[in-house]
Amino acid sequence: MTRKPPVDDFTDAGLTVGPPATWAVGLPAIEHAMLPALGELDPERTAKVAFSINHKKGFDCPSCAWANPDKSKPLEFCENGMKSVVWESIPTVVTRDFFAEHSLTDMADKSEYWLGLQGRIGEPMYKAADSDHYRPISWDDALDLVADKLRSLDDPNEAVFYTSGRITNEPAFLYQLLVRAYGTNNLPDCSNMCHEATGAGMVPAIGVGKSTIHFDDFADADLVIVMGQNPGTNHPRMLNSLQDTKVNGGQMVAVNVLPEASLLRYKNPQKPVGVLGDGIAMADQFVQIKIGGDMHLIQAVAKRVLLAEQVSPGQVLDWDFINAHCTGFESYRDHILAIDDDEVLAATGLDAAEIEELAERYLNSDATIVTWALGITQHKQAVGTIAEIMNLLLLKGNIGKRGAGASPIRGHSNVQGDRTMGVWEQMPAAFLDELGKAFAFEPPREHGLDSVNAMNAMDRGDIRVFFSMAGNLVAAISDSGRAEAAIRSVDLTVSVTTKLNRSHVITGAESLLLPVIGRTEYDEQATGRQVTTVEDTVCFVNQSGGELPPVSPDLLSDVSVLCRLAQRLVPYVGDIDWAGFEADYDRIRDAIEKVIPGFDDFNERLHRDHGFLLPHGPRDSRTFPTASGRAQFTVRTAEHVAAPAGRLILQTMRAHDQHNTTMYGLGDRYRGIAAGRFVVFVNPDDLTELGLSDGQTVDVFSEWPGEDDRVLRGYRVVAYPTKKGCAALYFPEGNALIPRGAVADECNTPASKQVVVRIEPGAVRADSGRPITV
Ligand SMILES: Nc1nc2c(c(=O)[nH]1)N[C@H]1C(S)=C(S)[C@@H](COP(=O)(O)OP(=O)(O)OC[C@H]3O[C@@H](n4cnc5c(=O)[nH]c(N)nc54)[C@H](O)[C@@H]3O)O[C@H]1N2
Ligand SMILES: Nc1nc2c(c(=O)[nH]1)N[C@H]1C(S)=C(S)[C@@H](COP(=O)(O)OP(=O)(O)OC[C@H]3O[C@@H](n4cnc5c(=O)[nH]c(N)nc54)[C@H](O)[C@@H]3O)O[C@H]1N2
Ligand SMILES: [Mo]
Repeated sequence: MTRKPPVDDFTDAGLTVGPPATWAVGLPAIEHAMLPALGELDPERTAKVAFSINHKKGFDCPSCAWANPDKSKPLEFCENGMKSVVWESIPTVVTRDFFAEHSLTDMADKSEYWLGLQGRIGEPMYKAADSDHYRPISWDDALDLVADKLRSLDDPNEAVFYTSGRITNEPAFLYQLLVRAYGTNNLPDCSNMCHEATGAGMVPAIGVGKSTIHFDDFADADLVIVMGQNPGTNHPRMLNSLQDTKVNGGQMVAVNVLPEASLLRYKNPQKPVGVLGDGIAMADQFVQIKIGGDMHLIQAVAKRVLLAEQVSPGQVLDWDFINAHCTGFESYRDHILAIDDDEVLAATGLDAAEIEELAERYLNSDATIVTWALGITQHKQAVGTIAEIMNLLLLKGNIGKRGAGASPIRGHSNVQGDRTMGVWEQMPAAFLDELGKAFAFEPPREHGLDSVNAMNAMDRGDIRVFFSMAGNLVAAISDSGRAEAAIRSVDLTVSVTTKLNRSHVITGAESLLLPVIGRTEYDEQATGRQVTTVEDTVCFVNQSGGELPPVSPDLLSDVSVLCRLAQRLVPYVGDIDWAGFEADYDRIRDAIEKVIPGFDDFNERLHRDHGFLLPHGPRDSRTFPTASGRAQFTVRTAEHVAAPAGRLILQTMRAHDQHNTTMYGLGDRYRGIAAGRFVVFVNPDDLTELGLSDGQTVDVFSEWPGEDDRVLRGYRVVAYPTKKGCAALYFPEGNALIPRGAVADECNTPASKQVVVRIEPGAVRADSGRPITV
């Protein structure tokens, strides 16, 4: 029944381009969700997965961090969630013969699509320094090897411990504990490349870096402003919440560079009218902005709000809220009233009437939610933009109010939880104090390396071991060429993983693959079957436990790997019962309860209710854990980053058939792309000005002061209704073009959606699944 792994890699030879869609989901999404499941899994596995995903007693969908309604529908998943669990749970295992046949050099020429489809890794694998092949190794030997190597380092800071939001709370807590017991804070994570700016922008304003809304606030909002987000692909179930807003008479405004189909019209597949009818119009206003213009836009809207207050004093702003809860209003007001309107128009590419219209909607709304994702966070001024979103919300008291709030929409299903558990290279002293107290050891205090700085340290030759708990850093991080050279400089790379990816073939001298069970699979330990937990984008902690048997008997859980490594590496550090943690995950939760606020009666509440909401001062009681105890208006200066003549600003984004570096397929249905990935979207007017024609083969060069151009060759240029002056192509291939130095101010996130490029006619097209980068 199960498809055989592909022998040949994909090529773009069959690529087709059609018109972009004008609506999202509906019947095709049901078909796209269920066909892979039915084609790849037997009926029993399909049913087990379909009826337990996102259910209180089932497992949390690993695709995104969107929240679950209080009462789940019998089928509580979207097309892309189903694609992700099918990808994980296809019971095909990569064989020893495969690794004997394919050298690492050979696999380095393959795409992520080809690597992932080979199947699940079924047993630990080891590549020796003098070999170009992986061969099987026992768990004991593998873990001894890691512990011996780590113990041999002169300084624990010569090791880097990456993780991605794929892992759940319990392993995340143990991971940071292990790493700190070993003696370093080098804990970079995928958040460094994702929503880092969200915390950096929100915490100074309200003291908390997480969403201030409840899941059902969407239904009560007068206005939802969706900024820099493509929910139809990346958070499809969010469309149900936006539908609630609209059905209840609220409005939705989309601020985006691209006219994403789901922002225009939605057909709910779980409602008859969604399947058969025209669906529901989504954006009441579509604000098509230039890449990087959002900070100027928010300031301009705020200026109009402040001018309206001058015309009708006391009538416009929420003075009760500002007087009782805020500080810094006067200097903020004076600064915003002085911004230059012409610069706003140049930076946003909007006309004054569009800004006026958005301001009017905000003025007329008593309850506004602003949501955002990577279209806001992966830019030079990401932190400033988020600070301005907070300022705008404070003006009308939109924090801690029904139907209102700031709502960053997280990516990975547990990326928020991992941070709550202490996976961060710069955890505050209060957390380290509690951790040290609970386990009787002294955690290191010096801040560790984030993702970009970890690569810089590798370049300098300062890193000997790179350990990765889930994820695919070498593909996810900027500047692919330099990233690969950096990783190759270390002595040992270790990947705790489910499936093959590029980080397993671009390695240090020695390399280990440690295969683990996935979310869909059950986890048996000495005291019986275990569950773990995840935190969603609105701070709800959910239980997650799989129901499928693991695809191979030689897999461990993430928790087991960590506990067994810890017993070898740090057996005498502090008072930590690693064996007890492995046997009974309730004990891990007891430890979490001791160290992290908000987890009182963790086990009791989990076993009784299967989940609970974490406390949040600003949301729950308008208490603000800032230095002043008040919400803080901040003064920020927006800078217009213009492209030089003949250049465009490039964003790198997700196609519909991928999850970050994982490829389920090769299409991007809503944008009209099928059977290929090497396309660059350009506005038709820009094509004319650049002397290019739709469909032509081109090379894309990125430009960075003082450095050689980086290039992706052999792309097909697609005339597309993106904002004029802006181009787009897919991540992770696009990382070849993002210079290491292009990062967001203040938070070091790669500016992977704001890079200056030049597009020139090209000649050669890639004839494999890897793009041409020289
Ligand atoms: N199926 C699926 N689901 C996923 C993922 C996946 O890969 N596949 N990834 C998960 C992860 S880790 C994350 S972080 C999220 C990502 O979710 P998204 O943030 O939706 O991800 P992107 O595909 O990068 O889309 C970015 C959007 O921002 C817009 N944009 C780009 N630059 C700007 C700008 O300057 N201003 C404005 N206003 N808009 C801009 C783009 O046009 C695009 O619509 O999704 C999560 N969910
Ligand atoms: N140019 C550009 N770069 C970007 C982005 C962009 O928009 N543009 N987006 C950034 C963002 S938002 C993010 S979050 C990062 C993503 O960076 P990562 O999180 O590092 O990448 P993923 O592709 O999500 O990682 C997928 C891998 O996780 C492993 N995995 C999957 N499930 C499990 C599991 O259950 N357990 C374990 N142990 N392993 C598992 C598998 O090996 C799989 O190949 O990329 C960032 N990079
Ligand atoms: Mo992300």
